[in-house]
Amino acid sequence: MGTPIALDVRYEQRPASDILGNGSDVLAVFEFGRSPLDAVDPRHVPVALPQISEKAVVEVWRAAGPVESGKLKHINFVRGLDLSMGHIALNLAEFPGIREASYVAYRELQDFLGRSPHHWPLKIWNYIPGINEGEGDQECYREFCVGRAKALAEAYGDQPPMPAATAIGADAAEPALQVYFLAGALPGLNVENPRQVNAWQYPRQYSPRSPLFSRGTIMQVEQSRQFLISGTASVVGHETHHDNARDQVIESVRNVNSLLAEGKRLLGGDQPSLGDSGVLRVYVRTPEDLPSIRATLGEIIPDEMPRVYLHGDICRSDLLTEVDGIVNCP
Ligand code: 3EB
Repeated sequence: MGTPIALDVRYEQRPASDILGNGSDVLAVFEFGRSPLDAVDPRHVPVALPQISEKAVVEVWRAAGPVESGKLKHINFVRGLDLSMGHIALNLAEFPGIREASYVAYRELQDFLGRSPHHWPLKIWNYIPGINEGEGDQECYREFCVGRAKALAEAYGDQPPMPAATAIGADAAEPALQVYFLAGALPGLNVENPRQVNAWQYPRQYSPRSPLFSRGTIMQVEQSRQFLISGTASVVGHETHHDNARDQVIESVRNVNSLLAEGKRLLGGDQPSLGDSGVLRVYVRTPEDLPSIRATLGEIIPDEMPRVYLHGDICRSDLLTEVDGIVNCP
């Protein structure tokens, strides 16, 4: 057996309440297809995106304890020995728009991190109702980017930490913007993908303010190394490639493999590979594409890597699928 990994992530076919009732080392239980406003416990993270693969699962995060939980303004948090998880759900009806809500979410996130023993964001997930609604710069995703950039600029100036991230669209009828994160006592190592333009350097055409994230963050806790993979789509350079789900998912996996190779180049050691150990989340815009996406991934990623398929929109309307996940380094 290798060294223990700091964050143990599994998909389990049990009700969330079972797990919340037991595990003293549980940092989070993600339940798919429920509004984030329904959280019953700081460790309970309902996610609006429905699971579209059969065999409903919850995603469970476990880490070394003691684990304690609490609330700071809108943030529910759970703190383990080395890592913290926090989540925030803002009812959009209480804000003029998504820009203001994302600004508040990120302000609260910075406040929280400043008071936490785990100062460093390692990965941030953003689920945005109606992400592709609105024209041009009024598109929800772009407004979200503007609010995020404003909050980060106020807290950090022009050198904000840019951990890995995912930004996916929930149904437009979902009432809440959700942001959740993993944070640690030490910063992670951010890795960029040589096949892709760095997101914060995207040209103006994609958003008035660039998305602020790195393509992946390597989290190290003692001997444990885990690659937190950002939402990865069929973007090469800065442009969308392919107009069908099969080719897009192949390109996305090519991007993830390129990122893993870049991590190995920077850090040395053995290169982790998709299929070794870890989990994959696959976001699917159109459920009709599920069979083709699933079959394609089945051909290129060994079955040993558990994966879950979620129905969600991708931040550019020409993107049909995106993957993210956690890959444990050997
Ligand atoms: C892309 O490559 C896809 O705005 O936080 C992926 C991951 C994407 C994170 C974000 C956006 C974000 O540009 C979009």
